[in-house]
Amino acid sequence: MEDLKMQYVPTWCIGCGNYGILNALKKAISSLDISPEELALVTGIGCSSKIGQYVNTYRIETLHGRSLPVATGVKLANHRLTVIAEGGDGDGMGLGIGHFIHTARRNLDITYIIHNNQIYGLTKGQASPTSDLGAITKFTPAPLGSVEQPINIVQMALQAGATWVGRSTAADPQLADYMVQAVNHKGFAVLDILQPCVSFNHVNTYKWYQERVYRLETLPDYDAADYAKAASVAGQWGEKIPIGVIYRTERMTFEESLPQLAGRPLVEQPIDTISISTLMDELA
Ligand SMILES: Cc1ncc(C[n+]2csc(CCOP(=O)(O)OP(=O)(O)O)c2C)c(N)n1
Repeated sequence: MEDLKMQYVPTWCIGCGNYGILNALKKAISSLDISPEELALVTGIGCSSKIGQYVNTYRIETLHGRSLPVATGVKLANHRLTVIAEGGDGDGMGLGIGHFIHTARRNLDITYIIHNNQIYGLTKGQASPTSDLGAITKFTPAPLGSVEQPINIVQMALQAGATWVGRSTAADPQLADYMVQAVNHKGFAVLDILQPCVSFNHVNTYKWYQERVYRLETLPDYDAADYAKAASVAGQWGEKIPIGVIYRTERMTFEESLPQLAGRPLVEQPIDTISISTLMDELA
């Protein structure tokens, strides 16, 4: 945990759910059997995406909505790295939604952690694609509030082909454990973290989540390997919100299906045998 500490003090608001997620992330990384230089943390842009600034590992803060294509590039260049992509619900479900779907269907071995505060925090409180119907924000004023159907991240992940799907909350004592399970899963793992935004979302608070979430592991007959069961709980939102490991399956990863990556990672392959001018002529 100490090795992962940066010299910067987070600039998040006091009480922000991101503190819980940062602590859990550091706990999770320190319990993995890897050294900091074997990890790449790729974020988008947003309050949540600043998390990389507070973890002493290799990291890239990319553009808004672009964590997944950059994480894909990192993974393909060196598939031995553990790659974690991270960002907000706006980042991932707004501008980044196309990348999310394609990364899921390709099943890259990447863990995607979404800080879902159901609002745009950094830009000071506009509705996000996960804001509930009727949510009153600067962008969706009273009396109507948001009139757009929200995206349910776990449903979207299941349908797009993610091979590990989970949900937790920023205050969940098991959050680090879910992160470890997501990282250890071989394939695209999506962890939706319900994260209170104390400044701009006064509805979906710690208390609001606490009163609604229930852990799937407490259901006697729940089986995360059963897609039909996962699909049936994934739609739950409102009075009851499931958390825990929602779905888990095995499928060939994108990296495994590429013969070019069968030997050493691309970064370790010799490039002196490649003639750039021949390549350029071919492409001309
Ligand atoms: C291309 C582009 N469009 C818009 C923005 C402005 N912008 C920065 S962060 C952000 C949304 C932040 O919300 P979210 O991703 O949910 O993260 P949060 O701040 O809530 O953690 C937006 C719209 C941008 N930086 N780049």
